[in-house]
This record gives sequence, structure tokens and C-alpha cells, in this order.
Amino acid sequence: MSDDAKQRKPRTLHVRRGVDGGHDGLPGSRSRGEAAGGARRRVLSAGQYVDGVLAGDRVVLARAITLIESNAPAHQDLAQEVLTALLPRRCASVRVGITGVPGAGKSTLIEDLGTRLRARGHKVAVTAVDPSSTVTGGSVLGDKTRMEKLAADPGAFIRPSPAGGTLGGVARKTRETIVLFEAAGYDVVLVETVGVGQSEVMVRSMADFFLLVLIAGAGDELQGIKRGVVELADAVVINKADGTGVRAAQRTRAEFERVLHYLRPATEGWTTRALTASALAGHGVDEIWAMIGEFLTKARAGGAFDRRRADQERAWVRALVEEGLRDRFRAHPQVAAARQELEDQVARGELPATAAARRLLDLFGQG
Ligand SMILES: Nc1nc2c(ncn2[C@@H]2O[C@H](COP(=O)(O)OP(=O)(O)O)[C@@H](O)[C@H]2O)c(=O)[nH]1
Ligand SMILES: [Mg+2]
Repeated sequence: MSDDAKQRKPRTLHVRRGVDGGHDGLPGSRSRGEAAGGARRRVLSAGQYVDGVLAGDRVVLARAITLIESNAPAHQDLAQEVLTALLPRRCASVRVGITGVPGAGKSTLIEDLGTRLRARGHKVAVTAVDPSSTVTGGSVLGDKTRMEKLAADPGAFIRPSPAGGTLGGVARKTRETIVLFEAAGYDVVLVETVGVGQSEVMVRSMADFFLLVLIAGAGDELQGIKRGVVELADAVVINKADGTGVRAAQRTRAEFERVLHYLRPATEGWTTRALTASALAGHGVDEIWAMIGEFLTKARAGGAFDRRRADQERAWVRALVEEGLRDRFRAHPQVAAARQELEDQVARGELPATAAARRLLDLFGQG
């Protein structure tokens, strides 16, 4: 993926607020005196989280995810201890990001693909990044009603979108949840997101393979799909190629095939493909998995797979540092005291913006 895409910073989206503890017997719930659950459940130690996750214990896995999702500083310390122990214990996995407009059939595809993968002996974990419950009218992503078979399968694990506070918070929670999945032996991780904003850039930045799910539009098929989103994809699947929709889907596929020819591929050494499928009927789904297999063989042999993962980790550290710096800058007392006046001077044309920024940064740098 391009540097440009990596560095685009998702900041404007609204997401649900994070919790400060209070789930699954974490310390917060007991101090608040919640009767249900809290008193019965012990707080797990780092070692208990680690052992439980490694043993594939679903209850402990769920509680470990709740722990990393907590914004409480004490939970964060414990979570980092657990993650540090689990990092080297992850299984070899493939992380597939799946994006597309609401209603394109992403969840239906995950249900069908996931069920097939289970039959092949894979352990399948599913999570979602839902950038805005206000846009989608509720948490439709990671919706278990579209994934009934998978949800009932003990070898599959479905976790809805984390609540965050910021998209950066959601990114952290999702990345760390993936570590937990892999330490618990889930070798296929599917991350659903909706292609309406910057969340797909975020999911691309943590996926090995990125799938864009579309439906044939009425008339102008390419309308409404940002070229930038198409350029993130390793494959475009035109879904709902069934019944009366078959011909339109095939036309759209052919059109994409032509367009893709002119776009920069998302992965070096891989030509982005366009396929048709019916997630509902299960048509073309084996072909999607075969294509991902082909991609993995190539990317692993050529080193692109490991390079991308390493690049993603490096970029992630940088993003965390930048976010931390921004937070500290905003919270810095001397900066806060001087900021308004300096900005006003710039606004009145009395001080160059560069000089004002330099003064603020100097104040920040002085402690
Ligand atoms: N005809 C047809 N309908 C589908 C197909 N895939 C999904 N749907 C339907 O489209 C609607 C939205 O599906 P869903 O998986 O929730 O879409 P998502 O919002 O992208 O996750 C549901 O009513 C599905 O039953 C398909 O391949 N063919
Ligand atoms: Mg969905």
C-alpha cells in the first residue's frame, strides 16, 4: 500500500465511547459495586490470561479482549503484560480485511467463507471495525444474525467492533485483539469494515489481503466508489451474482478488470483481480479462497508478506508515538496557556504561523 494511504490519519469519525472497566469482572466493576457477575468472578492474573488464551479457552479469550478494550490505565498495564507474553506465541495466520458499502453482503460472505474454512480445519476469528453507529443506525458490523452457523461453531470466534472514543482507539483495540486471536490459534482472521470513510485505510493497514465487496450498480458501476479505496484492494468481488443479478455482475466485473489494469496494484507482485460471487448461494466463494491462497504463496515466496507485516508494525509504532505526542502537546500547561494568544496574533496577521508554531514547540520541548 502507498505511504500516502498509511499516513492518512483517521481523525474525524465519531465512534462510540470506550469503557473504563466494568466488564467481565475487571477491577472497575467491583469497585462500582455491581452485583451481577462482578463478585463471582475473580480478576485474572497476567499468567492466567496468557495460559487461558494459549489453551484456546474461549471464555478467557473473551475476557482478555475485554481487558485490552478497557481504557483504564491499570487494565492497560496488565493488557500490555499479557500481549508481550503472547506476541511470540502467535500461530501463522492470514488476516483478511473485507470492506464495502453496507448491504453489499460482507457479513453473508464471511458466514459462507468462514463455514467453508472451518470444514477445511481452519480456526476462524471474525471482528469488525464500525466507524460510526450513527451512520449505520446501530452496530450492524460483526452482526451475528448474518453469521449464525459461524457463531454457533466452537472453532470460530466472533467479536463485534470495539468501542473506542477515537478511531485511533479502535485501531489499537482491533490490532491487539488480532494478537489474542492468533495466540489462541485462530489461523484465519477476518476483519469486516464499512467502506464509507477512513476505516478501510485502517483495516488495510492491518490486513495481509484486502477484499472490496461491491454490487453491480444501476448504470454507472464505478460511481460512488472512490478510486483510492479500489487501490487499497487486492481483489474486488462483485457480489449478488445470482438470479436476475448475474448478467449485471458479470458486466461490472469486466468493467473493473479494465479499470484495474490502469490502477496501481495494492501489493507488489500481485495483480488486483475482479471476481463475481454469490455469498448467499455460496457461488464463487471457494474461488475467493483459492485466490487468497495463490496470493499467499506468491507473497510469502517473494518476501512481500513478511515485509508488509513488518512495515505495518513499524508504521503502527510511529502512529502511536504521533498520537501520544499530540495528546501530550494538547495537555501541556505552558502550551495551553500561550496557544490562544499566539494563534490570535497569527490570525490578525501580526505573526507568521511558522514563528508561532516554533514558539509553541519550544515551550513543549522545555518540559
Ligand atoms: N441475492 C443476494 N443477496 C445477498 C447476497 N449476499 C448478501 N445478500 C443480502 O444482502 C443483505 C445484506 O447482507 P449483509 O451480509 O448484511 O451485508 P453487509 O452490510 O455488507 O455485511 C442481506 O439481506 C443479505 O441476505 C448474495 O450473494 N445474493
Ligand atoms: Mg455486515
